[in-house]
Amino acid sequence: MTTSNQALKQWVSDVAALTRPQSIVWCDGSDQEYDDLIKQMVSDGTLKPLNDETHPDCYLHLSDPQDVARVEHLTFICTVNQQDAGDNNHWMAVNEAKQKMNALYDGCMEGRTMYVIPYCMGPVDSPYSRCGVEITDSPYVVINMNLMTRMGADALARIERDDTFVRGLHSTGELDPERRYIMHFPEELSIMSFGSGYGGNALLGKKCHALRIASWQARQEGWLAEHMLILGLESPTGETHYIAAAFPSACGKTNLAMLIPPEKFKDWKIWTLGDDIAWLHLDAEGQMRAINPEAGYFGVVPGTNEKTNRNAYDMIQRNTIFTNVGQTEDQQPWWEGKKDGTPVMDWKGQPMAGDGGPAAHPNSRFTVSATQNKAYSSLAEAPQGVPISAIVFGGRRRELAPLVYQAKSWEHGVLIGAGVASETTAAATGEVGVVRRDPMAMKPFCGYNFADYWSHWLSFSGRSDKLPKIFHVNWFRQDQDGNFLWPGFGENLRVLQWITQRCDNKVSARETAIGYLPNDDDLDIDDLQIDPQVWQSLLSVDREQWRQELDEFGQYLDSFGDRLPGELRHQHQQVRAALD
Ligand code: SAT
Ligand code: MN
Repeated sequence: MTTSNQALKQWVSDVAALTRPQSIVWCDGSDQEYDDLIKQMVSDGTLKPLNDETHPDCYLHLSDPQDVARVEHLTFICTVNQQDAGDNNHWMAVNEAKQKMNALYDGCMEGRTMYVIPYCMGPVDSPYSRCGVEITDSPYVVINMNLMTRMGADALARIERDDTFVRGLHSTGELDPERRYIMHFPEELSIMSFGSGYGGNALLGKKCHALRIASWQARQEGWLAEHMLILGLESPTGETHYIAAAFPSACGKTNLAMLIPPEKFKDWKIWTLGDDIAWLHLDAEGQMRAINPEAGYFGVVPGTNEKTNRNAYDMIQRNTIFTNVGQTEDQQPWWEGKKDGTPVMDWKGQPMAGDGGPAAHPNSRFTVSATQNKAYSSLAEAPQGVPISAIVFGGRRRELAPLVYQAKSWEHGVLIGAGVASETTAAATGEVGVVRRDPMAMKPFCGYNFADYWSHWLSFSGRSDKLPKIFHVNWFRQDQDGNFLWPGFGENLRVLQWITQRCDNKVSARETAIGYLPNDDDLDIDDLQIDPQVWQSLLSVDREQWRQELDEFGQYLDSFGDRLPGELRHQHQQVRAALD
């Protein structure tokens, strides 16, 4: 395979001259190619076959123990003007970054195969989709991209039609954490990644392209690239509302997108459109529509079981790549929260019980094609995407944020999104469990200055009078002993139901300083046996705590200086004043 696109041809030959691979393979995305790579990786030990009876066509990959999560401190946005990247990003000057990377790439593929992966983010026939090409020396990346994106011949044909694509160059290098960088050049739509073989650092279609570069493109072209799941909530009468929801990594997006309704709501149905990324466009009528640029799931494994996420549990019984989980005696994958089986081997490939650590790394992942999900929506492949009724923001917060509340307007909703804060998780290296500001759950993923990003969000109200309603949820409230106040998982459907009722003006609400909250009996929770006092606290607004929150948030907003949109400051002042 080769290409009629001269720019692509030239780039591939330039990269080959720099990295000096032994051979070059243009990936066609076929099953044959996937199977051959699996065979090759099994024979060289990169993949280990799992129990063929219980987990047909499932494989285990153990990454380097120092390469198990995104590395935010080594992730840079490289723009001509530093302030275009903003204080929310690490910045490096374009030339400096390129010099550094070119030195690392020099001869880095000697003795290796260089794979050229044309891919399309979004359905190949959608006007909202965008293409890219990843060059990598990692066959693990190729098989993951095969499951996560539409890659190969169709994507290449579209690239040749569109005559534009995002360039992503990746090499695992020596997996030395001291020689590791994830660089983005949004002005030239390119990515350079070196020294990691893991997830968002290496599968460049995902966070690097579909969020960091795409958010930049989206601003220029008038759309939004967001860290959001997309789901359809079908009521017993057959009406479906589509919801896009932004939560930080490892806060339950996959679980919510695949939710199975509790017994009492068994006539309701959740359809999955996406579990991580949404691209949102206004159509000619001003309706916001969403596509999921991805074609698979790279989901957190620990905690997945028949109760927490039956759909995910079932879909990862076959055709799945597991990364960094443990194993049982009979080669079944094992992870904390799996319920059955006993691990004998941990995620480092060591016998269990050595250091008392977990069998599966807390950020261990499954990679699986979206089509294996029983709840996969038939509209997930629709070129026009789905109409969005509600946008939901959320974070992991022990205190403060009530179970659910609704913004009073689009502008107020942008403030609520900008105010998202969440406890850190194992999805990125660094301390876990500390609250940090994570606006729109995009802190690690927004490819430009947050102040400009909020202006862009605010600009939508001037372009449509039918924008989605905006909400905030918090599934993670705890009491003083660390017990969760809300059961979460399937029961979250009750909150989604209230949200859709609000969208249809079918239920009233209580106006508070921070937004509209449900009245005590507006959510159907009779069968949940929640203590009335607990319920009260889940739906209460502690003014003193909120004043403190708003003051801190105000200081954070101030740090963006003159670039901060006046409207956002105005919204902040209004909420702050209402709390007095
Ligand atoms: O490693 S990934 O960025 O792909 C997963 C995540 O952090 O959401
Ligand atoms: Mn994510």
